Amino acid sequence: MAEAAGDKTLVRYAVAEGIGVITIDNPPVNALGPGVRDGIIAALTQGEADPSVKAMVMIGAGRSFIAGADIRQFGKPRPTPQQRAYELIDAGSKPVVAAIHGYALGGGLEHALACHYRIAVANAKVGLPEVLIGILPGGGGTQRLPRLVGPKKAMELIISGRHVPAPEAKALGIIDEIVGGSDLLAEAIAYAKRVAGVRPLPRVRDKEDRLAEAKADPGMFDAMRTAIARRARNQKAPYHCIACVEAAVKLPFDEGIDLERRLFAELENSEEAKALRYAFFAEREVAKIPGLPKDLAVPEVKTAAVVGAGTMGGGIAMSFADFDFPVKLLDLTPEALDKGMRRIRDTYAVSVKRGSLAQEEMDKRLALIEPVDSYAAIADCDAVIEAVFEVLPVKKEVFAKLDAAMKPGALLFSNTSALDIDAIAGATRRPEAVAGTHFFVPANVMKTFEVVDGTKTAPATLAAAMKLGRAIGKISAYAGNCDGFVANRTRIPFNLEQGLMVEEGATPEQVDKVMVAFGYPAGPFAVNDMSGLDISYETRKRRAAGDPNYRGQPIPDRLVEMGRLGQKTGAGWYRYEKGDRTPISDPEVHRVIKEVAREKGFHQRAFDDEEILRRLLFSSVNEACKILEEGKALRASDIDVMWLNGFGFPRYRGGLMYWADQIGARDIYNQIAIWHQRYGARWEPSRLLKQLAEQGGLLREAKGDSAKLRRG
Ligand code: T1G
Repeated sequence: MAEAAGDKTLVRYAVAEGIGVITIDNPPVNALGPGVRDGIIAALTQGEADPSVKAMVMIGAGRSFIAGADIRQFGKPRPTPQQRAYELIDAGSKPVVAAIHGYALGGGLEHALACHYRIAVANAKVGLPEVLIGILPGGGGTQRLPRLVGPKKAMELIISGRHVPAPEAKALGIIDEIVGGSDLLAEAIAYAKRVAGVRPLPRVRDKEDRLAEAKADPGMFDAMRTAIARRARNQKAPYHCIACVEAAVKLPFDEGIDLERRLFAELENSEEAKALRYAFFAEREVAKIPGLPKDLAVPEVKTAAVVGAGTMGGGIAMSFADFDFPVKLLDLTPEALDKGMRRIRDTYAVSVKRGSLAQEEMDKRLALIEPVDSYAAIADCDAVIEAVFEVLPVKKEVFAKLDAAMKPGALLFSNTSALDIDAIAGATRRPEAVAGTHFFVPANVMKTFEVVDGTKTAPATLAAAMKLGRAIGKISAYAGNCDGFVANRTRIPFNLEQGLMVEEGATPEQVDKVMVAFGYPAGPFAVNDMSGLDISYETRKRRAAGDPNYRGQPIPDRLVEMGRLGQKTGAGWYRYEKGDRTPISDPEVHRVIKEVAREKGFHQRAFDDEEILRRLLFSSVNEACKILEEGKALRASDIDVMWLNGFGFPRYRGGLMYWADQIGARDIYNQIAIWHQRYGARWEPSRLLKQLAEQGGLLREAKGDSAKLRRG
């Protein structure tokens, strides 16, 4: 459908009580796709030219105002607009009121900032999140927002990209009035009539008073550059955002706009922006499980319970409370319950102390977590998540008790991170109601939520688990039932190579330096010290007990046996000063590495950084391909979403498989084939990888083998 200028279906214009009403109607989020911008311009032109019209209102149809430019259009050729709505409004003689509900983000908020007035319902959210997709606000946002909220706050909002709740936006001066909201359009027309005669028109571009703030603190821009240096390394967009806000203070408005346009154009097709756009859509795609009946009746989960008040159980209960979800926390002894609730209280108290949580909000969340000490007390819940010791017999015993206690139709989920879901479900008479819901550590923070599909899991149970994850702010991702499911399974070869390279001569410091330079917040050895070396030590012991051929890790075993458990004992791969979490290189560790290498006859050699990076990540790429071959994952992009939100993979690199495509399946396959020769079976190349290498296919577009997939 060729969109004529001003596509009437996407943007409607009508006059009501002398007010021109411009309604944007481009579901699902009124993105400024093809035809929408022209439609707004046509409507503004019509309103300006109509003498009976005293003022105009801009409003969104459906669930939102405007969620910004159509991200799908980026990177595609498009005509340079002859006119922009912002210029038309600035040149106009009649006031325009933006009436905001749902989201006003990116170009959406920029349209509103160009309007003379902004009103919003209380639960609306506004923001300029462009930096999250590797660009900057390219529709005047970097020049108008500082004029409303001051340059410092503008930088904070633009560089964080956060969505600002309407009450806060009102306090900041972005929103002029919060309205009741039962009939936003009627409220907007009334407001427009009230301001129709007010002159001069309050154009944001004319406001200079808040810019003076920078005169009192001229160093604020460099201070922000320093403040973001660590988390914005290897990226351009955050720095271009600062440059634009600085221009708003130092240049006349129109010159600031020109700079904004130039820097926007520079970023639009950057590798960073392409990778972040990929991540944006991958995080939307991951929610979709192909093959589930469209009319599937998905059970509603309104009440939930968690079994096990340990670290994971407590974190899971907090995830529910953090999203206003009442939850019962079950443990069988008052001591265990008290300890669990104390840990939850302490965790919230740290956030209150840091100022990231208000005391009353902490109290509200604690009140949503009800500690209980019997299965009978949770029997009526719609869903229960088991989070007890990661030992199969214990889990089976709990599921047998849940099966006996829970009401018919209740959903039984397990937070196991690796155990066989079918074996757990087999302990009940309702395996169709059982699935895995694997939280990552810490459960109340990490967004990845693996939903594990058992052989007998019903489609409705699976869909309900996916939906429940989203309801508590997680990114739900499908995983087939296999050892380590998807995310952890892709991580196991990485952890093995990490340990083996130290046996072969690489140092923990060198490996960590490589991964931090690559963009990780911390290196894998420093992360091991954070989570505790004893956890993986116990896992290795369990695996060795079950498999005589299991390839142990004698060096970290030695460290643990020396009592070096990581940060919690002040020493692990690094040593730590009392009360300080900064890893300090420790010659004692190097002595242990040399000692074990001598004892075990490990040949040690020098490593270059490139080899370290590739051995770690290629091992996971290869495993990810094997998982797709087996139909244990739906899409390669799902695995990327898991790595971005579960393992801290640098977002501006798109994800593991997206990054791998920058090198190419053929080069990766060739390298792995060499390592297969040199190191043996653990590097056996995946058939899918070989196929993609031969056909020049993209790893990020690989799908789970439909013949093997349970769904789709
Ligand atoms: N463009 C294209 N599609 C979009 C979109 C957008 N801006 N926003 C959402 N969608 C699609 C999404 O892919 C999904 O599709 C459906 O809408 C529902 O989204 C000039 C240049 C608004 C908070 O960065 O943050 O403006 O999967 O599942 O959880 O300066 O969507 O159903 O097919 O996410 O309720 C700036 C991006 C753009 C906002 C709603 N704007 N969107 O979240 O629904 S750059 C953004 C969001 C810009 C200007 C610049 C969220 C949301 P499908 P959803 P949700």
